[in-house]
Amino acid sequence: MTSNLLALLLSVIAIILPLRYGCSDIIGGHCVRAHSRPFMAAIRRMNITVCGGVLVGRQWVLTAAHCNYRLEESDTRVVLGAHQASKAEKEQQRFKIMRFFSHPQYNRSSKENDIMLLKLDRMANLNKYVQLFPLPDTGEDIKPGTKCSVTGWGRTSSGKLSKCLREATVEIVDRKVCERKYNKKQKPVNITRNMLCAGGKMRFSKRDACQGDSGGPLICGRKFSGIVSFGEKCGIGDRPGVYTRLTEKYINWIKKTVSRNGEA
Ligand code: 4AZ
Repeated sequence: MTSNLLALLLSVIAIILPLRYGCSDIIGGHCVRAHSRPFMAAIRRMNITVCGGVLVGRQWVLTAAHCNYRLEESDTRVVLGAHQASKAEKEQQRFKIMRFFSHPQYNRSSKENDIMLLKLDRMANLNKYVQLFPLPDTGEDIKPGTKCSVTGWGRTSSGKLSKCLREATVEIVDRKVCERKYNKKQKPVNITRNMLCAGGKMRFSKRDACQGDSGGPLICGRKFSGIVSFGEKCGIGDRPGVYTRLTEKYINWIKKTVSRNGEA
């Protein structure tokens, strides 16, 4: 009897442990309900999602400036309305990039101002699967400890790109604490007030954005607060992911760029 109970207990543990800690990624997240994040854009090249982005105007996707690498190559597409971005889903709308606007002060080595707007080759049709995500009204800072979510098709803990759109909960990390982690490196990076750091804190569950998630959103309390920018590898306990913070300066730059270069 007791051995039966023990066997039962062990099998329950064997089932629950992998569910809790194993096959659940972005790094440490899970697949979202299909089409429940209709603002998400996938930037694809050679059948790979190289970056994420957010639809902020009918013809405009906000992403990270470091995603501008080889953007002009002819097979680059922006896919809206995707859940499994590598499949041809009926909800998807595909676009070429007409123009791109990296932030004029983007600096590749300091990683400052890692933000970029893409103008699509036509207007998106807004429907249940494709919707705009509003910019925040103010660029207020997000307090350490705040729980946020990060969303993308990037690498999971298996090392492969995700088939489905995934999301993980990450916690804002104090800028000073974060800076100490990045200052120890050979090529130190200053964590400025235009950046946010966030990571997973729990002992066994590492939660983070990873390669392919760049350009995707950090959402804190339903508010668009940041853009996946960089990090030392992915899901390393003491190295949080770093995000471009949507400051007032950037919000104004977005509004100005969109209004000067066509309709929102
Ligand atoms: C990347 O290579 C990348 N852990 C993005 C985010 C992070 C690391 C790498 C954060 O695009």
